[in-house]
Amino acid sequence: MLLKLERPLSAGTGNDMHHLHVSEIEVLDVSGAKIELRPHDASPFVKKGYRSEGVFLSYEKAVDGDSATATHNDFGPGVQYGSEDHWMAFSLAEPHGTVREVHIVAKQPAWFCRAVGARVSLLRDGAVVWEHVFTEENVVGSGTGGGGDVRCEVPLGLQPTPAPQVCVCV
Ligand SMILES: [Ca+2]
Repeated sequence: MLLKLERPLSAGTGNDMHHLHVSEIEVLDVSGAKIELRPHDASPFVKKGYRSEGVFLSYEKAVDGDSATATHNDFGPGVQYGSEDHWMAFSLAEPHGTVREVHIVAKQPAWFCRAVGARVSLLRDGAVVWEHVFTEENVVGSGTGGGGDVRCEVPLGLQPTPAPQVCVCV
């Protein structure tokens, strides 16, 4: 099974909104145990990552177990803004239990605007078995306080059963 986080161009590119960056992604099973995520693939700019202080913020930083490190799609000189759907995908280590929750940890306040229209999904054999598209209600409202450890749990009510939840943390 794959977990995919994407910010499609269709989510809008105005106001410098088309960027994808998260600190950590966690998937929990029904017993509350963390399911190991392994880097699978990403769109070219997300895979390369923005170079910050000599370090490329590639998508692997979303699953390195450290919420102090974050991914960021490449941008700046030489990168054509708004030219790709940004996405990153991770495989769930097999065998694993039934997925109950997906946690998206995002410590950058800007993400709470940029995430509107972003989609997180679970795919089995290429078919989407569960997805959630972030709305302003999910995201912007939970991030306007900035900083701290605010958690926003969004019941999703879709497969697999029991319903997983997305938790957005700043
Ligand atoms: Ca990290």
